[in-house]
Amino acid sequence: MKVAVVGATGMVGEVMLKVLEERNFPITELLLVASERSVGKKLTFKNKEYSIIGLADAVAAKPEIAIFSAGGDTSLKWAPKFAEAGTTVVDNSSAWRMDPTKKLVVPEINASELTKEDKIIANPNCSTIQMVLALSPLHAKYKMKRVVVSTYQSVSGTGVKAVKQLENEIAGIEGEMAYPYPIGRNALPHCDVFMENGYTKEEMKLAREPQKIFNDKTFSVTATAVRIPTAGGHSESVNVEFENDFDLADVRKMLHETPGVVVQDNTDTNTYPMPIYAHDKDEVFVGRIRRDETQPNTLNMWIVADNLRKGAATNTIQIAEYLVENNLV
Ligand code: A2P
Ligand code: 11C
Repeated sequence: MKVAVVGATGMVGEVMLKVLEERNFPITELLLVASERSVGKKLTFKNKEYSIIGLADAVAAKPEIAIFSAGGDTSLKWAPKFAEAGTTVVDNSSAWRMDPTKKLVVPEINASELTKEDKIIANPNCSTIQMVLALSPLHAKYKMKRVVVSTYQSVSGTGVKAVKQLENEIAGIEGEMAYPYPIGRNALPHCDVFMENGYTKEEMKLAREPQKIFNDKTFSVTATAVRIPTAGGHSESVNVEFENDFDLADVRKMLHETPGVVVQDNTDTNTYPMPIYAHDKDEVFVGRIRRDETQPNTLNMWIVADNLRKGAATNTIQIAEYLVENNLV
C-alpha cells in the first residue's frame, strides 16, 4: 500500500507512525505530510529517513490510503481532494464525524458497515471510543437506556501547548497558557469550547457519537467533561441504565471476552484502571464494576485508555487495516 500520513509531525501523527511500525502495516511507499512550515524536515520510520512533503504533492502522488490527524480545517479542505484522486481517507479530526454521508467507525463495533465506496471515514473522539468499546457487549445483551458519563481527561488531549503548560507549572516556570486557568493542582470542567446549550463541544461529542456508532437512537448519553493534570490517558466514570436486568458476573465475563478490553477489577488488591498504567497500551481498561444501588438495572464502571493510542492513532490504523484485509481500497 502507498500510504500518506497527514499531520505526521503532530502529537497524534507521531503515535500513528509508531503504531504503523509496531503493527507492521503493509506499506510499500510512505508519504509523510505536514504544513508548508515543515516541508523538507526529516522524520524517521523503520530506521529510514523521510522528507516531509506538502498536501498538494501528497494528493498528486495518489496514495491508496491517507490517514489524517492535522485538525478539522485541514481535513475539511483536503480530504475531499484525496478522495477525488481515488485515495481512501481515514480521518481523526472531528470534521466529518456527524456528516450523515460518512461512517464513524470503531472497528470492533461497526467496521462491517464499510464498503469500497467509503472514501472518507471518520474516527470518533477519543473519549467516545473508549466508552463505546466497553459498552458495546453490554448494549447488545441488556440494551442501554441512558448513560451518564463524567470524564477525567489528560492534557495531551488538548495538544502540545497544554502538555507544555502542565510541565511549566510543575517546574515553576511561567509560560504560555493553553487553558484559561492553571491546570496543575486543578480540575477544569471545561474541555474544548462552550456551546449555546451550556455544554462543551467535548460533552456533545460524547452525547452524539455513540448513537451514530451503534446506529441506534433509542438510548441517550449525557456528559460532563473535565480536564485534570494527568499527562496522558483519559478516565471515565460511567453510569449506565439498561432496559433489562443484568448479572454482575456475566457483565465481567462479557467485558473480559471483548476484544480490545481488559478488566482490572479487584477491590481486595486495589486493582482498578489508572491512566499511568494505560500509557502506550492499545487496550481499554475497565474496573470498579458495580451495581448502582439507587436504581434498577443500572451499572457503574470506570474506563481508562491511552487517548493518543486507542483514542486516536490505533483506532485510525485499525480502520485502515480492516480496509486492507477486506480489499476495500
Ligand atoms: P506542522 O507540524 O507542519 O504544523 P498537533 O495536533 O500536534 O497540533 O499537530 C497537528 C499536525 O497537523 C501537525 O503535523 C501539523 O503540521 C499539521 N498541520 C497543521 N496545519 C496544517 C495545514 N494547514 N496543512 C497541513 N498540515 C497541517
Ligand atoms: C480532548 N477529546 O481530550 C479531545 C481531543 O475531537 O478529536 C480530541 C479532539 C477530537 O480534549
